[in-house]
Amino acid sequence: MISEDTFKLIYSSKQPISQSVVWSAPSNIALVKYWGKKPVQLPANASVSFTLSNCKTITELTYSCDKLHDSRFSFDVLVDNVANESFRPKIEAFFEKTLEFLPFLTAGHFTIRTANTFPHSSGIASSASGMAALSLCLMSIEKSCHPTMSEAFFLTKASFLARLGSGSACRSISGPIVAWGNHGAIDHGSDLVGVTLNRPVHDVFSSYQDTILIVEEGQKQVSSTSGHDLMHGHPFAQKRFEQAEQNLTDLLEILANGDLTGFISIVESEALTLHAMMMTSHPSYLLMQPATLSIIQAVWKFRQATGIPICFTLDAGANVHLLYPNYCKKEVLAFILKDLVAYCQNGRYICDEMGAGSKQLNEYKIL
Ligand code: 2P0
Repeated sequence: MISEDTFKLIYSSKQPISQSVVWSAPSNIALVKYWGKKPVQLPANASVSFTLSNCKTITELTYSCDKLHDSRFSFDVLVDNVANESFRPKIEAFFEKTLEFLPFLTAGHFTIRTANTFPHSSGIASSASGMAALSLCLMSIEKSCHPTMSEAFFLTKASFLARLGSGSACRSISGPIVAWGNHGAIDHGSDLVGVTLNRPVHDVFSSYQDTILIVEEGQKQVSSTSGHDLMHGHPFAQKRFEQAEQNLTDLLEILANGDLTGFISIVESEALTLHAMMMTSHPSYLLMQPATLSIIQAVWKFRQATGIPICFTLDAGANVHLLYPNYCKKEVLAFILKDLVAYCQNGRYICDEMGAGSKQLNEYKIL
């Protein structure tokens, strides 16, 4: 059984040498959503996600044994090769939370160079892929002191650290399907880390497609962290957490037996329930836009008319993720071009699919 001590006990004492490491980490899309948390950054219910392939963050971390600043943590951040101060508070908070697991954080200077493969302003959250990539880089530096560290420990601790940066980031280390949270039906399921779903998955879900329709670019008005907070004292919170547990049980069956009707039913209900929680919070708020609803209605109409098993899901924002099996890609892309692109801001959409997870790179290069 994993506990916080698992990540403190063995590999903590040595001082790394100066070095640079590069990792790429993907974004993920939740099927059963994490919404609501317990201290410290633990999920109120278990969740499961598809790991994506094309939407990812590439991060290079350069560690130097010499501290450049007098402050507790000495680091610089470059986003798209330009110094960026706006990321500093989030990284400072992340270093503070992870220091007890990575004592070298106060012992040198870090230069963090990072970029996303998806456009900045696309409205796609980059905290999951960003925190995952940074955590993996930190683990590479820790591993340089302890070369015998197992790959399993390396990836599990990376997920643990990423979670402390942003909850859903713990699901962005591995792929193609990752579960996070204690749940009776998930082997080794843990609130502390994401685990790769280790059970047979029906062929229809291999290379499942995710086309992200960009309805609204830019920053949303209410952050996910504030949204999670509003689940404290929420009148429907308890029922919602119970429902998510049941949906996860049912979805695991569906992932094994390939029942696409059941898949669609759970995934769309999870998306709408997530937004229903926002609409019934105090204060209440709304992240969907009129175009979000128009797309949902067009998807329902298209599915009814053609029988093509496409469905939608939503993140904490107005953009719509269209999920569908690889075999109906051609028909769905034609549908998007004909009926949906008009609802996308500047006609933008991103074609993605399930992916295998993070990867260490030899050099910093945005593909
Ligand atoms: C999820 N989301 O399961 C849910 C569904 C968005 C909608 O987790 O406060 O950025 O950093 O833990 O992980 C987004 O929230 O929030 C999220 P923090 P996070 O993917």
